[in-house]
Amino acid sequence: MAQITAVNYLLLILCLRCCFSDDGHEMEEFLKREHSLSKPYQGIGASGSSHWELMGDTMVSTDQVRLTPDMQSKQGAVWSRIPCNLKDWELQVHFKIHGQGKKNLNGDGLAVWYTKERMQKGPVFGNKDFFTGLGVFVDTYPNEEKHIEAQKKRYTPRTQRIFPYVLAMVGNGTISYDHERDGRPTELGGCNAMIRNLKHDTFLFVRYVRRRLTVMIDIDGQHEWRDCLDIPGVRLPLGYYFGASAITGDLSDNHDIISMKLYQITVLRSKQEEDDEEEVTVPSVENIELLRTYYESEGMSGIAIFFTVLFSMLGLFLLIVVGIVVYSHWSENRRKRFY
Ligand SMILES: [Ca+2]
Repeated sequence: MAQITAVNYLLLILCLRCCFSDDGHEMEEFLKREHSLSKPYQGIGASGSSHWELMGDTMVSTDQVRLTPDMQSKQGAVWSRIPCNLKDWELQVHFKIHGQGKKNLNGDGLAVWYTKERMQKGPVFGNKDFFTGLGVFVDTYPNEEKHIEAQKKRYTPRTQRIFPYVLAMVGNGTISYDHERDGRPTELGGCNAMIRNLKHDTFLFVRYVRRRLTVMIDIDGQHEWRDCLDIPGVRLPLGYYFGASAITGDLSDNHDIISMKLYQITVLRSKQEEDDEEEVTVPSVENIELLRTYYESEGMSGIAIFFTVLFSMLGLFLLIVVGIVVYSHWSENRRKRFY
């Protein structure tokens, strides 16, 4: 009970606070109820009577919106019906991932969305692939490691990631999420987050202010935010939808959303800044390709070097032989012309 009160107190402070962002600009936050999902989940899913709509295997109880139960091959989602036209916002997601599976024998995770599309099933944590907008994923299963192990691939990722792993991706409708690589080719940033089977509350914060995307996590039960990623120059159009989704495969977990609270953040902009901001129609990130190659070749093995040198020498030898033949042929012809 004390814990709940503390959380409420924290949220009250967050709701009313006036603060300074990282770049020193003054901001104010206001809870936007029409974009928020919280207890009691009255009328949720019923057509027209709630701002939120359910999909797939999602089940609502008094305590949570369960996107998937701890069972194989389930997927579910909850989507806002109302497009969000706020320029600057912060989404605070109170979630819980728990199940019977031991470490690395659970999956696959959940995602929080701000996208053009809504209510479409698919392989990206229960949402469609080639989405348009922002996805923040809490990935609980390391597919890439298993894939590399199975394929005995010679490449190694540049950095090792520890799972569960939180990462952000921006899609423009033409980019696929690479499930086998846990989204590494499209990862904008991320962090490790040991969020499974915890007794205390776990939160994810997605803040989008002045085109700066910041993701923070509060998972240690200390009501402290920990930085996860921080990317400037993220251009997201207005009018997209918030949602959350989850999927299980051979491995499973309960993926629960307890609340999603959206805060409008009021940022003071100068007239000049207002004028400089042209309207964004397609999501993008400044100075970053949304799809990148990321594997470093491990370097050639001894055998590969041997054969490369061998074939190079053979090629060179062949060129010299051909050259000599052509030259002798040519000089013979020339001689014939003289005599
Ligand atoms: Ca994964």
